[in-house]
Amino acid sequence: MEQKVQEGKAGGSNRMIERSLVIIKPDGVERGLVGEIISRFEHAGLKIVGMKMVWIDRKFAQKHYAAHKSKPFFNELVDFITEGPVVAFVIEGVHAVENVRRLVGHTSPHEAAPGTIRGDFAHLSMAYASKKGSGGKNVIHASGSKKEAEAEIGLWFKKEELHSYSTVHEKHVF
Ligand code: FUP
Repeated sequence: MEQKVQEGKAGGSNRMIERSLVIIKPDGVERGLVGEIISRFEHAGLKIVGMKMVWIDRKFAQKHYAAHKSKPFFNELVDFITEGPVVAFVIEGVHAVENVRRLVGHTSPHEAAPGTIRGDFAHLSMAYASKKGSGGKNVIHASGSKKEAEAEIGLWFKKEELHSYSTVHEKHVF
């Protein structure tokens, strides 16, 4: 018997509602893609529970990318994410972490499938970015796991900046 059934509908299914952090990077903001990108999540029935535009400094960027500290592209990554304002938001929905990543697509736009955000709005490869000595301009960031989502949401948002409200999707999509 599935865990969900044993626990009863409400108890089991509520655990599958997750939150994920999404950042539209400076390239996405400067290219005027904010509305289009947000629409993709809204159309999939995912709920935005917090949102802000911020121009982060290097110290904050280093915290956000702490897991990549030892990577050869770390400084370029920090240069890129601090070169202009970003739009950060928290998305809530069923298996939100995995579903958001699916909409976002592969890290390298060159390998991202058409229909995904990175596949539709960019095309460079990470090899090209590295030869050029710049961070891979891939339009958007999304948390890679539930653990990462929790840490990233805690870094970017205060509790009072996140909201609980109902959408019509809870009747038709969730
Ligand atoms: P993702 O989770 O898809 O954002 O990808 P990673 O966590 O693996 O990488 C973090 C960021 O590093 C990506 F947004 C792209 C960037 N990157 C480079 O700039 N150069 C590289 O060679 C690899 C990754």
